[in-house]
Amino acid sequence: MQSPALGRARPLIPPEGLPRRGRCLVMGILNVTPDSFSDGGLYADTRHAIDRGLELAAQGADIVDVGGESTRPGARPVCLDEELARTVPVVRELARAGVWVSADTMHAPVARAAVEAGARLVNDVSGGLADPAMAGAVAAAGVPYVAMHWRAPSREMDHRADYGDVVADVMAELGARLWRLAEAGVDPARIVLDPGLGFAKRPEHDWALLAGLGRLWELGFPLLVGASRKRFIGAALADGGADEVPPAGRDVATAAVSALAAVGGAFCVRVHDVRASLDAVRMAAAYVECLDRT
Ligand code: PMM
Repeated sequence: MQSPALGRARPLIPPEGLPRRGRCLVMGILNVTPDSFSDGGLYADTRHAIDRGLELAAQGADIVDVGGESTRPGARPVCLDEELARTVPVVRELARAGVWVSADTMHAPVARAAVEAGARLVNDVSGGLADPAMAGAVAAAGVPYVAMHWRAPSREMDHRADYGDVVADVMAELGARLWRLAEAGVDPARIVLDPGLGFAKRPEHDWALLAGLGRLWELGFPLLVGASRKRFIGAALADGGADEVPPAGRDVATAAVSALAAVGGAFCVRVHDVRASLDAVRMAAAYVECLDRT
């Protein structure tokens, strides 16, 4: 399949070691946390989390992303033992059941333990900035790695949303991360980049990045987009009014954004509501295939 973003055809090549579906993949979100912004507390105990992970897979999630630390603005970090205790048993059970599991962590020890427990992908919202040992850990594990654009920990990130041309700035900063990952021996064929919607970004930055996926493609890596239920969606639904639609009411709009991201060439979307986004990326695939023929 090819993407028509900016009117240029781009092959949708998934990184080595991930499922190939001939369409944008859908990653289901499983936050094993008491305080994530939209689903905090819902799956905070191991049994509920495993059941939810199995449910996401049954709904068609290509990958289930298990995280044990909230990254919402202002969130407080958790200690390593707590993050390990929240996530590793869930990763192990889901992997045992045949689910493709991703470990959403900024910490090398958690990434290592998750891979040992069966995770096939490490998803690091800090792109290696939070833990200097992460790049080496991922290189040694030999699994695909999502490096997201990040500027600061959650408690500070809202003060770091200053950009000139946000797409150019994000590309330059991701480019610097790529150097570091290469130095540490991470296989470029296993790297996925993510513009980090909502992380040190205001809504106008999120929209510019979404519309600028075609430019981000120029870095030459598959792109993951995490828009699900984020503030820029709530703000757009409020139509300029003061009342943002709360996170739970943003799933239909999220699916629309998933379709836009898939048409823009995203390799994967990370979402809470898997069914809606799976339909959306299927529609995008049919649309793009037709564009390719016309
Ligand atoms: N967003 C969140 C957490 N992990 N991972 C990637 N790769 N990209 C994202 O945009 C991203 C992420 C925060 O959202 P959540 O609290 O709903 O999980």
